[in-house]
Amino acid sequence: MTKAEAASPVVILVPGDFNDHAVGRIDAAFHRVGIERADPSLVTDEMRATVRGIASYAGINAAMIDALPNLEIIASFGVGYDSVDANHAARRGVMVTNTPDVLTEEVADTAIGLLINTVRELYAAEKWLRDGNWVKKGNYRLSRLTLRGRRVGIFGMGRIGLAVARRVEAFGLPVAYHNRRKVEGLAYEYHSTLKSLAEAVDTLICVAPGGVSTEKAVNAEVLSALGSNGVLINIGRGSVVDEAALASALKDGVIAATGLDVFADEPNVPWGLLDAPNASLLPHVGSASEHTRRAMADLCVDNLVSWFAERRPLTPVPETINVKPRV
Ligand code: NAP
Ligand code: 8YV
Repeated sequence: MTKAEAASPVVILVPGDFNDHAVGRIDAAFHRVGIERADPSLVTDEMRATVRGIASYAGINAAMIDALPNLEIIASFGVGYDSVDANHAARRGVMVTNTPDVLTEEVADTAIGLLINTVRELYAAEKWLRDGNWVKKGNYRLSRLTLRGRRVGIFGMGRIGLAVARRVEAFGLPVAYHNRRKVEGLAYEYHSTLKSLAEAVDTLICVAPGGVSTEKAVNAEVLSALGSNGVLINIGRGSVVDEAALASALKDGVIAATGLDVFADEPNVPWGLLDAPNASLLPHVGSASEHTRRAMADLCVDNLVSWFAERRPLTPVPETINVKPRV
């Protein structure tokens, strides 16, 4: 690095909207430049020459990485980074970081809230009250479903999956799970396939990441294995569920109900799900409290600060663990 380079602030590109607290911290430590969205055709010659880091909510694909030859690090906001091409980044010697752990408990809380909401119809019961039906028509109907007696399967027993399992256990319900690998030392029943897990339980909570290995893993066969008393909760990624198969399963009584926080093409939600009276739908709010988003923002920016000040990331994703700083 020349003397002039050392004296000039590091340039960080922030495509699209970003967390206010993160923006404030980036402005205090770096020189921030922006573009409307992460689109290589919007990258200027000056950005090409100067950008060394990206901080982003949004997906960063291979073309975007290639458009920035001096890029060293992508600090992704969120623990799931399926929209960042981390393998391409690794090949190009670009570090990718995410924001694990700081959101785990919040997302697990949301998953449990969504499960209870779905099973006990709290969304519909509140609407009943607000619409004046309690006064005009009397009590809201008894919920057809209950948590009592349920057996819960967790698809993705990682950090958040485990936090969900602990909560479910406190409710007195048995837990089983499916991952590609059994978690050593974990007493919950392990299933080596998702179908076998779905056959063994009646409540499936998905906390698996997006990406090719999980694409539409929850398909018609898995939903049928879950059965007519079945409840599907998805707090992981929308791409993990075959939404057309789910809409049919809800309509035809193949499963009883669903609670979804994530969708394949956000913010667009398919009509088949919007139309389903047995679906509780949230606009991707798993980690969305001011408290937790601030902690995520801090970790996102701390990764940039650590990378440029100490030449090491705090929370690198596994694909880029061996990427070394370009001195
Ligand atoms: P994590 O600790 O990496 O856990 C992911 C788990 O999924 C691991 O146990 C992994 O085990 C399993 N898994 C991965 N690929 C799999 C596959 N193909 N088949 C079966 N199991 C697989 O991640 P985390 O911190 O718990 O976060 C999990 C996900 O939650 C994120 O990736 C993100 O998509 C989602 N999320 C959503 C929200 C929200 O707002 N709704 C918020 C935060 C996170 P193996 O490697 O052994 O398979
Ligand atoms: C955020 C998430 O909504 O961490 C994740 O993987 O899905 C959520 O916490 C998202 O990252 C914000 O962009």
